[in-house]
Amino acid sequence: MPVLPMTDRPGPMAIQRRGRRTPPAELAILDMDKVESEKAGTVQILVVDDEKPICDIIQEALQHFGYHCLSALSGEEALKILEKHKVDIVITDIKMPGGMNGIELTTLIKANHGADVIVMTGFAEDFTYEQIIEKGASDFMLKPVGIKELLIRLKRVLRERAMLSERNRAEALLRESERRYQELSITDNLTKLYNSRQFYNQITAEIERTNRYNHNLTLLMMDIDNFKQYNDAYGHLEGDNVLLRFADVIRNCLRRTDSAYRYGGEEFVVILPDTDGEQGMVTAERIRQEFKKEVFTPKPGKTVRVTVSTGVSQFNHNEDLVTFIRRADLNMYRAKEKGKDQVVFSHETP
Ligand code: GH3
Ligand code: MG
Ligand code: MG
Repeated sequence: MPVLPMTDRPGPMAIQRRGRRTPPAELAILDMDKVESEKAGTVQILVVDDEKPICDIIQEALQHFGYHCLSALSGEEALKILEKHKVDIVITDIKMPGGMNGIELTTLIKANHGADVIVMTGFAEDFTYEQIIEKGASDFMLKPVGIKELLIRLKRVLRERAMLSERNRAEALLRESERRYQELSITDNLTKLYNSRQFYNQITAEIERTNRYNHNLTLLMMDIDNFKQYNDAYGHLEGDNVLLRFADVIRNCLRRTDSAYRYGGEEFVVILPDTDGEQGMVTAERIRQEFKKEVFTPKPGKTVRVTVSTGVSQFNHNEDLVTFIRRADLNMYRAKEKGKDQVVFSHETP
């Protein structure tokens, strides 16, 4: 059992190893600090010391100032408490015979829990301040610990903790808003498919990949049939609803590696990596048929079906982007000319 120095720095409010507890009357002179007690009420502290009287007196004093306080008589017990409770600050003794010491406890807390640690010891010579801080402790106190000093250190650690969590929160918000902005800049507002800007980014990357590895690459260019008529007959909002439902149909017909884009008003494109034109036709046909099944009710009692015409283009090794897209466009116009509601695929270059 280590012998703790009893009264190196005795004071009226020193927490001593044995002996009388600081009476509430003495603590009352610190009641100014209770101004902060509302904040204190949200803070949970865990006191760890192998000597129960020390745990008790610190616990009692901190509770007097409004803090929630738990105690443990060993590092092992402290870790069990930390598993179950959200603890903000751990105040731990260093020497706790028969088990882990406060430094080992600090290391484990910093590795596995979010709590800050204040270390107290009667043996200043065993560990230097630097060693203790290096292990992740936020502060260090010599026993016997004065309550006033403990409160001051505690508040400083809490203040730093609050500042850090505010900074982390602000950084997380910033990251989230950057992510949102990035997402918005490549997303179509109405359909939530990617927009044409992202289409050009993606198709450029896909072409590069296809040229390098000699994979297949196929593009679908889709245009809703007679959409102007639909808008004129039922209004723009009803037209928007058709675009939304078409986007859903596309999404449901694609594989994970395929991607869909709103290219313009009622024109959509789909990039199908590792896919040849024949396979692309199968996907385009599926989209055409699924979309035709959708029943719209643009006004009460009126049901309408809408169709789509699609041009399919398979990438020719080393051709340029414009030619690749124009072939898809050309095939889409052929589908229109042939009577709409169909898919056209040809290798012919415009
Ligand atoms: P086609 O069968 O030959 O493709 O004829 P179409 O009427 O579909 O094609 P056209 O290019 O003549 O008309 C396209 C219409 O799409 C005109 C435009 O008002 C409408 N449009 C474009 N963007 C939007 C949009 O965001 N919402 C709505 N509701 N309509 C849109
Ligand atoms: Mg059009
Ligand atoms: Mg159209």
